[in-house]
Amino acid sequence: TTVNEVVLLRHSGADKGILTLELNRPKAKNALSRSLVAEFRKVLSEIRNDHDVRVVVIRSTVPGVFCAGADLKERATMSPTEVEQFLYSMKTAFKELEALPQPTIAALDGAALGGGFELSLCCDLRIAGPRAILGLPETSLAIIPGAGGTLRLTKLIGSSRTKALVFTARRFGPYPALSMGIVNDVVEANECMDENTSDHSLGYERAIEWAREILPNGPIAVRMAKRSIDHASKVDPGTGLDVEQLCYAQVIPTEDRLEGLRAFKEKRKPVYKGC
Ligand code: CO8
Repeated sequence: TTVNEVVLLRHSGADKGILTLELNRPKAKNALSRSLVAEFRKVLSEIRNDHDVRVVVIRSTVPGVFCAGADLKERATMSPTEVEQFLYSMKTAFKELEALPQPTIAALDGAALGGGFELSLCCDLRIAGPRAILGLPETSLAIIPGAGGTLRLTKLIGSSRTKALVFTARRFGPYPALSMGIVNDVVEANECMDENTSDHSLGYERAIEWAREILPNGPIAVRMAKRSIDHASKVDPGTGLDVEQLCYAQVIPTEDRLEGLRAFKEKRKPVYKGC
């Protein structure tokens, strides 16, 4: 039997609407191979049109590793044309992830290096567990980040800090990542941990808490906010304000907007349906 390298978990009960996407290729530390990227793109197309999915959390099933980046072993066996095709597919996968209408959260509980780090940069939020190790080691392999890293990291933290990380190929932990603004939140190591508990998934657990905080808000509003914010860094300010207005116009006719006003008046929590 073939094992899925990308696994989807749909949460239920109060967490209905949260979807966890797991990277599950333990033998290669979730390295991005042709087959993993193909599976990843397949599930993204499934998620994109699923209105029951309100928040996506991406995590790894492999202790100590989020994703080791491009599969360097498979790469060594590819012809130049195959490398080119693969890179195109990987870059398209990353654009598709970035373009998901729902908010996405990367739970970084281990090494996220090279393409693995670049993948997390396509998410809206990043949450680091105590064992997170991030970095763009490409220049140490005599290449450069080629799956959006130089662009997306620069957008996030500016060119000087990006250059410092790329030129040195340095690996860094959760706190430098937090102070540079690369991650939104860090979970401290649990000092009272005994043998039965582990810190392999503290970042994931925190990411789920973030998802729970997003979940009750108006689903269309959250999607439109994402769309507007994503446009902000791509267009001139005048166009950006026009885009914001267009996104705003999408929430005006919704049932949910009226429910928000009713709930306020009745001093209760709103219940949004996404329509
Ligand atoms: N590709 C293929 N196999 C890998 C990779 C990888 N990136 N990383 C780890 N593995 C394999 C190892 O070779 C090893 O296999 P085996 O058991 O057969 O020897 C197995 O996974 C376990 O690895 P380790 O024993 O090293 O496991 P550790 O838990 O000690 O360490 C690390 C895990 C920290 C992830 C470590 O393996 C590591 O540092 N890996 C290399 C990470 C790296 O350099 N990644 C960057 C790759 S470059 C990149 O992603 C460029 C993307 C841009 C593409 C666009 C370019 C134009």
